[in-house]
Formats: sequence, structure tokens, C-alpha cells
Amino acid sequence: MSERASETSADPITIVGGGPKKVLYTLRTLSRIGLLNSTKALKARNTCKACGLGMGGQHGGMTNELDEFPSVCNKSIQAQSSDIQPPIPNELFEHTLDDFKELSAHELEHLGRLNTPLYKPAGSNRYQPMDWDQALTLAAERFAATEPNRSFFYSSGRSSNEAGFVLQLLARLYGTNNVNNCSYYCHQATGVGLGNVIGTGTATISLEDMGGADLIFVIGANPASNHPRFVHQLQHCRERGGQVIVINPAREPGLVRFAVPKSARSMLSGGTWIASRYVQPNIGSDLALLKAVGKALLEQHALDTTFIEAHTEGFDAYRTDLEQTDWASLTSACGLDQSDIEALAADYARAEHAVFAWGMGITHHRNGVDNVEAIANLALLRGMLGKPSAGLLPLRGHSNVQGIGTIGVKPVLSEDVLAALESHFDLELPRTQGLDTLACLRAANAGEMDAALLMGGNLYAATPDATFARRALDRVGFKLYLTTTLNQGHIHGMERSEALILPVTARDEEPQSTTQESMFNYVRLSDGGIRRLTNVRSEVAILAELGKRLLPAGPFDFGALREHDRVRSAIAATVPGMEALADIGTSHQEFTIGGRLLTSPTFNTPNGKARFQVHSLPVAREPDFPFTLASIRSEGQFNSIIYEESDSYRGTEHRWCVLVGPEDRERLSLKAGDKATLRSAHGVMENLTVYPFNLPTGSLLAYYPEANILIGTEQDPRSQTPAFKSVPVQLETGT
Ligand SMILES: Nc1nc2c(c(=O)[nH]1)N[C@H]1C(S)=C(S)[C@@H](COP(=O)(O)OP(=O)(O)OC[C@H]3O[C@@H](n4cnc5c(=O)[nH]c(N)nc54)[C@H](O)[C@@H]3O)O[C@H]1N2
Ligand SMILES: Nc1nc2c(c(=O)[nH]1)N[C@H]1C(S)=C(S)[C@@H](COP(=O)(O)OP(=O)(O)OC[C@H]3O[C@@H](n4cnc5c(=O)[nH]c(N)nc54)[C@H](O)[C@@H]3O)O[C@H]1N2
Ligand code: SF4
Ligand SMILES: [Mo]
Repeated sequence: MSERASETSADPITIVGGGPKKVLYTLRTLSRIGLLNSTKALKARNTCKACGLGMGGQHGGMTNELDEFPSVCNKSIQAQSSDIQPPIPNELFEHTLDDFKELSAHELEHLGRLNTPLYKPAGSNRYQPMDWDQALTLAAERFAATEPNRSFFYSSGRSSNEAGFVLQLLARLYGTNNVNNCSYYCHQATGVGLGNVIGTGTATISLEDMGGADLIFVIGANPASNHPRFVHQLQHCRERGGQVIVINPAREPGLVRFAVPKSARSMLSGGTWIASRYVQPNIGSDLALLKAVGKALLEQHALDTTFIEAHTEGFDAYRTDLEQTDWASLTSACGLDQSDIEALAADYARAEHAVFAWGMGITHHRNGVDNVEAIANLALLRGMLGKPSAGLLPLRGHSNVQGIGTIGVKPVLSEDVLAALESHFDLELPRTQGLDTLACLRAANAGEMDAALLMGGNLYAATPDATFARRALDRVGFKLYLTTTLNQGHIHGMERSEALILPVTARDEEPQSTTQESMFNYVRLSDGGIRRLTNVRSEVAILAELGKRLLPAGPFDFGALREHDRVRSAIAATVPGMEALADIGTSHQEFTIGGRLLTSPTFNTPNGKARFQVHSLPVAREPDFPFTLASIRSEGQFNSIIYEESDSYRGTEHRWCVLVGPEDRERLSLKAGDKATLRSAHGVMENLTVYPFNLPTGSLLAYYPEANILIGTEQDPRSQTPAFKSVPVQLETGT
């Protein structure tokens, strides 16, 4: 067995994620934001606004849908710490954009909360405070003067179902389907891939199902940092004798051992083992590995043939492809030994209830959809769908990114939803082809976008090729932002264009209740109601008012959509599975969306069968750029929001660095702390600090968003997702 594929019990005991330092950090954040503030925020009945695992809502602050309170989650507290800031004083806006450009992402976020609309005329170098009425009139005038298909509407996944629904309806009634969300940079490949195989695009299991799994795969995800409470599921699985198989080029410390802050035993013993098997394929080679696991299962006669015959189609083509693919092509692509892959397949073969969880390590590639389909193929091979405690679980990012998609913030709505919307509101919606996120920016770059509405998020920092992003955004004549805080996207790509920023209430400050959907398809209700600032408005109120001013008076009053109950009734009447949303405002009854969980192996395809998919391996990399770089997130950031410079899990002290594996370090004579340069076809990062990390030869890691300067806009043609995690680069020693 090679070192890279060895059992994790060989790891030194010092590799621990979580643990006392995390508790201390959490306490530090709590004391900064004040005990009273934090207790109020954490106890209130609002959905956690950080990751998509889902917590809070009507069960209360830190509690999940099974009424468990596993431990305080640092991510949740970080997110609250941004919201519980005093307002930015108006005098600050006497400074020019150039002054603001001096500030880091961390410093911008920590200036405070926005508490006044801000306007920057075209060509001006300064924002100026504006009153709400003037601001809304200006926004309506600008959109009215724009040809609708020369505009786009973007939403991040933090906003509510209610705000997302009103946003997409406003865009379509105004006349464009250029409506999209951060999912195109995130799990879009999952939606497409799962749709092809099983006919639905989200998790097939509930949180409860996790409790009965005897094997959990964690593929291309780092939940110790990014979905902290998911690690408890992994720990519990190990405690009941189950297995956790991690597939990740990087040996992530928090997936090797983890100390749960709440468990004295776990803390005293220095943490518990998480992965029972940890395999480290080369970056971007998951398809080869997943195919190889399928091949090994075939050879081990470990298939559920009854399930395959009764509930699937396309198996023969899948089998023939694997039989015709030789082992050497698969092992050389992923860099793992055949025996290790066979051992992994044997682990899977002895599991009765396997769950496959995955994240951005799977979707952020030019073959992201292929990767997702290959995971689903493996589940089908052993009948791991449509029964309790087994299935597919995409680890979703933002706390409501799944909901934002469900309620239609996407360029293409199914014909039945469009028709239902038309009949519900007695109106007509456009059928023109809408553009995905990157396509909108490409159009902007080509001078074809005159206006954009951006609700939350930081499209500038989230987009590949920072130079392209800045230029494209500056070519959008008028940009309207809805945000809680200032970020670099409000400062860069602004030189020539006109912009208006409207300050919004955070989720727990909403004057009316809102709803959010977790990765388990569970819809939560957030009470809102906390009042911190004097001059902010809810996203729904802003959008309803904008619609009222912008749209011609029609059969219904767009302004009436400021009532959340009314918005929810419309969603319930038009979006399949959301019927229970209609009276959630009064019943307070949270629910799982109908038609999503697979309790029997009948799939949402025309003949009810799941469909195996066949893939060919991607072609070899470019010789000028022999390394492959994946851009990743740290525990101390939430996407473009940077809370801490250091990464306590990976041991890096600051973010301007590159993580290099042992063989590459040796070959290039690089030691910890040396300086190096990363070069790609798109940009250069100089003066990077080298940090040793356990990675395969030729695979490198750097932090996002800094690394976006290196990343091109190449996309997975099937999901339009940028290849954030397979960037061909050259690593040079010195600065
Ligand atoms: N702390 C924190 N939490 C977050 C976020 C955050 O920024 N910070 N963001 C939220 C959002 S929007 C999202 S989408 C999720 C993202 O959560 P994750 O999916 O966990 O995100 P990443 O850190 O981007 O990448 C995860 C892992 O992919 C691995 N990887 C890289 N390339 C490959 C590959 O080719 N194959 C495989 N198998 N693995 C690979 C990396 O080593 C890394 O461990 O987290 C959410 N939660
Ligand atoms: N290189 C590289 N690029 C990536 C990734 C990667 O792994 N590598 N990951 C991609 C992924 S998975 C994603 S999801 C995207 C993230 O893309 P986005 O969702 O566009 O970006 P965020 O950084 O999460 O946006 C943070 C901003 O949202 C605003 N905000 C915060 N809370 C609220 C709120 O309550 N309401 C409103 N209206 N605004 C709020 C604040 O202005 C904050 O600065 O980035 C993508 N880009
Ligand atoms: S795991 Fe995710 S949803 Fe749960 S408390 Fe932490 S950040 Fe919030
Ligand atoms: Mo994401």
C-alpha cells in the first residue's frame, strides 16, 4: 500500500482539527461582539446564515431539525459578527475609491454595516449618501432606460426565498431571463449531473438518514472548515463502527483527526479519527478514480444486479466502457495504485448503507458534471438509492443557495413553472434564452450590458480572472447593489460606471419572517425582528418598490409583493413540492420539500429508472504549465469575506502563499518559508510563501479569492462552472 493511500491511523497524533484553539477563537469572537448581542442573535429563531447544512429556524439558534444541539459552531458566530457591527459613519464616504482600494477584504468588511444608500455617478471617484426615495427613483429610471436583455440580475445564496422569488419575477416581468445565482460558480454541475442520472438535482436523503449510514464518502470537500457540524456525522459514523472514506488530493488535518469542542472525551484525547481510509488522487483526476472504483466493483462481482436490472438503464454501455478501459490509464491519471483502489472498492462492497457527500473538489473542474455523474453511477452499482440511510448528498455552500434555485433565480425555468406563474399572476413572461453568470459577464465585457442588479454576494471577487472581472463589471453602465456591508466588489470595476448601493437588513433583522432551504431540502422559517440599524430596508421591500416604480401598472400590483405571506402563497402555488410554504408564516411548521427524498428506487425520469452515464477521461495538461493548482477556502473566511488571515487547520499564517507537496519541494529544493511564484496563462502571483502540505506530486493549493488572478474563464461546457480547481500553472522558486 502506498504512503498516500495508507490508513489514517499512521498519522501522527498531533494532526488535529477543531480542539481548544477553536474554542478560544470562538470565545474571542463572542467577546468582541458582546455577550448580550451574541446571546440574542444565537438564541433567536433564525436560520444560521453561514453554510447550507442548515441549523436554527424554529427549533432555535444552534439546533438542527432533529432538535440536537451538537456544539456551538464557529462559522455561525463569524457570520453574526459581521452583522452585529455599528454603522459606518457617513463621513467615511468623503474618502475616494482610491482610498478604499487601500483596504483589504478584511478591513472593508470590518468598517461596519452600511446604513445609508450610496450613489456614485459615472466617472466620479466617490460615493455619496443619498436618501431612499431618490435612490429608488434613480434605480427605476436607469432600468426603464435599458433594453431588458442588456441587463442581468444576480443573487448570492444568502438571501431569502421571498427575496429571490420577487427578484426573478421582477426581472422576467421587466423582460429578461438573464437571472442567475452563485450556484453557477458552485454546485451547478451537481444539479445538471444528478438531473441526468436520477431526474432530481438535490440531496436524496434527510439528516435523519445520516444516522444509519455505515459508510460515508467525503469527496472533494473539507467539512471541518466549511460545514463544521457535518464532521459530527462523520464522527458518529465511526463511533458506531462505520467507515468514512475521504477522497481528496490534500490530506486535510480536520478530516484526519478532529476534536469536538463539546465533547470532553474528544478534547482530552486530542480528537477522534475521522477518515478510516484517505486517498489522495491528483487534482482533477476524480473521474479516473471513480471509474476505477467501478471497474474494481465489477471485477469483485460486488454489484447489486437485482437493483441494476429493476431500476436502472444504460448499465451495459457503462460496463463495456469500464471493461475496455485498462487499469494503467486509470491509475496513471489519478496517481494511485491499483491495489489501493481495489481496497477502497472492497470497503464500499461491505457497506450496506453508503452515503456519498461531495463538494467543490468535484464540481470546480471542466468535467464537473462528469464527476458528479460518476459518483451517482457508483451509488447505482450497489443499489444505494431509494432506501433508508443511503444516497447522495451534495454539500451545499451558502445557507440558502439551494432555496434560491428552487424558487427560480435561474435563467431557465421549466415550462410548467412558467405556465403556473403566468396563470397565478395573470400575466405573460418572456421565453427568450437567459444567460448564466459567466455568460452575463462575457456579454458585459463585450459592451452588451447596460444595467445589473446584484443582490448580495461579491461577483467581482468570486469570478475567475480578476482582470477580466474588473473590466467586465466596469463596462456595465449602471449597477445596483443590495448589501449589508461593503466589499471589494463595490470598490473595484467602478472607475467609469455608475453605481448605487442599497443597505439591507440581515436575515435576523427582517421585519417580516423569511424562509430558507438546507442541503437536506428542509425549509426553515426565520423570525427576524431584531433591530440594529435605523436606515436599512428589507430586500423584499426594496424589490417590490422597484417593481412598482419600474413595471407598467398591470393586472396585479407588484408593490403588494412586499407582504411575505403573499410571496409565499405565490411560491406555494407555482413551485412543485413547496405547497406547505403557503401558511408557514402562521403555522410555523417547517417541512421537507415534496418529491426530493428518495424513499423508494423510483426516479423522476420518464420511465422511473435511473440512467448510468458513460464518460471519457479528460485530455492531458498543457506542457508549459505542468502543475495543477486548486483554489480553496480556509476556515477563517466565508468566500470573499476574510475574518482571519491565518488558517488554523492547515497551519498557514497568512493567505499569500502556496501549499506544496513533499516530492515537489524536494525536487525544487523548496523549504517552508521560502518564496515562490505561480504563473498561469492568465496572471502571476509573486512573492508567495511556501508552506509544506501533504499533496500529490504536481498538485498545488492556494487560497481563493487571491488566486483568481491566475484562473481563466474556461468552463465546464455542461454546467458552465469555471474550473476553479484545475488551473494549469508553473511553480518557480524565488520571487
Ligand atoms: N469556512 C467556510 N465555510 C464555507 C465557505 C467558506 O468560504 N468558508 N463557503 C461556503 C460555500 S459557498 C461552499 S460552496 C462550501 C465549499 O466547501 P468545500 O466544497 O469543502 O470547499 P473548498 O475549500 O473550495 O474545497 C474543498 C476541498 O476540495 C479539495 N480538492 C481540490 N481539488 C480537488 C480535486 O480535484 N478532487 C478532489 N476530490 N478534491 C479536490 C481541496 O483540497 C479541499 O479540501 O463551503 C461553504 N462553507
Ligand atoms: N477561485 C475560486 N473562486 C471561487 C470559488 C473557489 O473555490 N475558488 N468558489 C465559488 C463559490 S463556491 C461561490 S458560492 C462564490 C461566492 O460568490 P458570492 O456569493 O457572490 O460571494 P460572497 O463572497 O459569498 O459574498 C459576500 C458578500 O455578500 C454580502 N452579504 C453578506 N450577507 C448578506 C446579506 O445578509 N444580505 C445581502 N444582501 N448581502 C449580504 C456582503 O457584501 C458580502 O461581502 O465564489 C466562487 N468563486
Ligand atoms: S454547520 Fe453550517 S449551518 Fe450548521 S451552524 Fe455551522 S455554519 Fe451554520
Ligand atoms: Mo459555493
